[in-house]
Amino acid sequence: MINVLFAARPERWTTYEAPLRRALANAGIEANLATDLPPAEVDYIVYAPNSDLQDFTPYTHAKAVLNLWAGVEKITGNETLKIPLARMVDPGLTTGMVEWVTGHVLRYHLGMDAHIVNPDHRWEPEAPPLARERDVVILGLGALGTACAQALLGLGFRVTGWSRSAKDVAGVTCLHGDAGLSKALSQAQIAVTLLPDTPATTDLLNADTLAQMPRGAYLINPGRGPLIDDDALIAALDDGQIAHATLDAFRIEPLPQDHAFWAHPQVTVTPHIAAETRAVTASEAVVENIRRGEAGEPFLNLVDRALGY
Ligand code: NDP
Ligand code: OXD
Repeated sequence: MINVLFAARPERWTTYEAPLRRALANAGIEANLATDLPPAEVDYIVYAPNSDLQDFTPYTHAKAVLNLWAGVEKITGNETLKIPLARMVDPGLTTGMVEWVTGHVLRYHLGMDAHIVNPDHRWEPEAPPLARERDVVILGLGALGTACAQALLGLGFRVTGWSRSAKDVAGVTCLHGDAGLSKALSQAQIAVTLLPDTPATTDLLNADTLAQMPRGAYLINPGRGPLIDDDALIAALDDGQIAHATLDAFRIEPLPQDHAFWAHPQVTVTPHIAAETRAVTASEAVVENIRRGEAGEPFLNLVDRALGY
């Protein structure tokens, strides 16, 4: 019998208890799963970074922290955490992100706003280009970026992806490193940021890099707020360098009511809903890592704390 601590906001327990118990039973793992256990007896911690648990020191016996979020920026700097940390790669979350990104790319590609909001009843029958005539650039080719790139490729878009290390995704032009970023940005008619929040990605989109995008480009950020220098983006929007931005993640959440993004006519704000961890598939992912831990196999999706993701 192993002890699995669920450390997340109390309402999450209501959502996760049954799927986690089912996934444990399906994997043949006998576990005592609870929200309160003697710390020194805990084997695994299923974790959300906004839980009350911030000091891991008493968990002397634990083998891993299994994060329920894909983003780990709120936990990578925790110096009391010395055991392996796995981030969430959940097929349900990935599907949600693919659907959200595809929808917003298609909004820009098809110029949908011109017809959805048309108070002057303008009749300008200008058909949009085909996807094969449109360059979409995905910054970040990880679990989410790759899935989005493949879905957009499937719709016919010309897709370029950019990552830290070299990648090979069939049909996608894969670039990496600093030189790769300039090249990627120079063709980003529509850019989607699916990068983690790390010291190396802070303000990645700033006055210089936004200026490298084609004039009138569109920006979609379901990644994290600090990827973008907010003031630089507003200047680029005002100047027409960026035609419109759809932003789902912000430096401060909820986005403060007086933030310029709310009122800007060229910004769509969505309240961090691009994708969420889905309890059934996420529980299966968590339990697979517990199974691996118990079988002495390597954990999946481990975070490199030096890189911050
Ligand atoms: P992954 O860790 O799988 O992928 C991250 C990607 O970013 C990798 O391709 C990685 O490169 C690349 N990367 C990291 N640092 C750099 C850098 N300095 N320069 C260039 N590329 C870099 O993450 P996911 O795809 O699972 O998730 C991405 C982010 O999406 C999460 O970190 C989270 O912030 C956000 N997210 C937002 C949600 C929402 O609802 N808005 C929901 C879920 C996630 P390499 O491949 O070389 O390692
Ligand atoms: C996550 C998120 O990181 O929802 O999972 O942003």
